[in-house]
Amino acid sequence: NVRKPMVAGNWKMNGSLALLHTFISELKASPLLDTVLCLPYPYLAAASKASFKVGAQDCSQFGAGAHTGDIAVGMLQELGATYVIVGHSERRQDHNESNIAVALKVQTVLNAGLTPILCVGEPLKVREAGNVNKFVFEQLQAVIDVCSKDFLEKCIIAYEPIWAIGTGKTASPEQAQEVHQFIRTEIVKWNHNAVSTRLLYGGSVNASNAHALFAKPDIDGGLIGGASLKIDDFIAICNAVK
Ligand code: G2H
Repeated sequence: NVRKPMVAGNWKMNGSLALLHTFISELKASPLLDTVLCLPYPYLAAASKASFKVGAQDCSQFGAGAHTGDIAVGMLQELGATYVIVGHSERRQDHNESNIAVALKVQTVLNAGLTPILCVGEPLKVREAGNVNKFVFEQLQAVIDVCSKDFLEKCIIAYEPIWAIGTGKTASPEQAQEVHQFIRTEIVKWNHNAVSTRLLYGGSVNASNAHALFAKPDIDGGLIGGASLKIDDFIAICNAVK
């Protein structure tokens, strides 16, 4: 496999400094995979000496300026973040982030030299109507329109079906692989080098289902929400990619 596996935790708006200190002392990065924790902004500085890599969960599409309450990517970089989740469905829903806004954020993250973890994925209605591929294609197309095809080899793409997020309903390894294979085929058509782009699955991944998901040929790891808050579960998920 040309792609190094990755397990990225997404704490969302959870955790505490005490929990972060537990992770810093107990979660040891392995050379066999990229281990990342995407933390709430206030915890980023405290993770600067961790052996794992650190990411944020969003950033402003603007570099700096009069945008009260927003966080610029340069600030994340100063605190040691190397990854930024962009376009998570919770941001798209809670903050009305459009495909265009997501694309502008991806561009901003890339311009700063950080790696975007671009989230795509369909709501249940779209799956039931049989339109998953079309929906995901349009989400990717919107980013390509803004960022050019080069971005496809510089980003990580997380496929997160919205109906599987925090619901305990994981996509089956076959369902996830089907969409990952579709994404792989499309991004390689756009950019040959995207054969080495990591595609992560996200949505109720846990210590029991991780191995079967990660065993699929186009699933290069996971974006882990709830289970990334429990040190033993997160370590077990990291071990499932090896
Ligand atoms: C999907 C995932 C993490 P969870 O959002 O990005 O969350 O694993 O809790 O479904």
